[in-house]
Amino acid sequence: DKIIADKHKELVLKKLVVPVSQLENSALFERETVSLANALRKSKSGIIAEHKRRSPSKSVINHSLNVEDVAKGYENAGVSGMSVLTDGKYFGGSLDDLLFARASVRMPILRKEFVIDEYQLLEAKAHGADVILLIAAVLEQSQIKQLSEFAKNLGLDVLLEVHNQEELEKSIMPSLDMLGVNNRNLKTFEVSTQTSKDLSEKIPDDFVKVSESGISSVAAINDLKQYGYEGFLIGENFMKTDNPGESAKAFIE
Ligand code: IGP
Repeated sequence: DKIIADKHKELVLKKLVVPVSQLENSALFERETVSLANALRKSKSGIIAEHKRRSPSKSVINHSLNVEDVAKGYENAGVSGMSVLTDGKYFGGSLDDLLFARASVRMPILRKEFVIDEYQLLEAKAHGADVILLIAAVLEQSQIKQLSEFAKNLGLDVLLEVHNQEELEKSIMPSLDMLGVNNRNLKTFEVSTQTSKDLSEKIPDDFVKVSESGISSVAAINDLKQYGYEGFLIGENFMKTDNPGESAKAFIE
């Protein structure tokens, strides 16, 4: 809730400094996006590897690497896509991180952000994202509908994140491409892939299923595949090492 309040404040200022017209006129706004959902359906690895410097639960994860090297390392490893945290205050990310990642790789990139406003979707597009995240825990059903339809009109894929059955039930709608189950309990920060397993059968087959957070072994991925998961969002396990690309590679070969 604190994060969302901060986002509202941040957005008021941003809109004053960078008007919508400037986002819409940026060179990247014309770029044809690459679908992460399609990449996962055809996928070799199913891994969505994240760039994450720090987090509220773990504080520092990695502050010494640059995002271009991380992106190239992930792409060379053969991941299906990348996630870039753009929140500054809690995760140490930025829109520049997204831009640098985009300039370094061709694979689909997710803008990982607390999205509450269409403006952030225009920003995502203008900084080279292919996919956006919507978090059911902080959005009303009507907002999920409005934001996901807006994203689809921009050619962006939509990953909708849930933590429980209630969030899932309010969220299911045709304007989503992927349903992500976050294994991290936002109140306690505890992680368990059991959350993904428990919710798997409640997710209709027309959505690509993604399991998010706390995945730290190939065994965990293979286990989740048995429950129909095709995407695996992994941050800390790769970012805590000196060479995230190499760490990701070990999960793929
Ligand atoms: C990655 P992990 O445990 O592998 O670092 O988790 C990703 O799932 C996590 O960063 C995340 C997240 C979010 C961050 C999932 N949903 C929403 C910020 C906002």
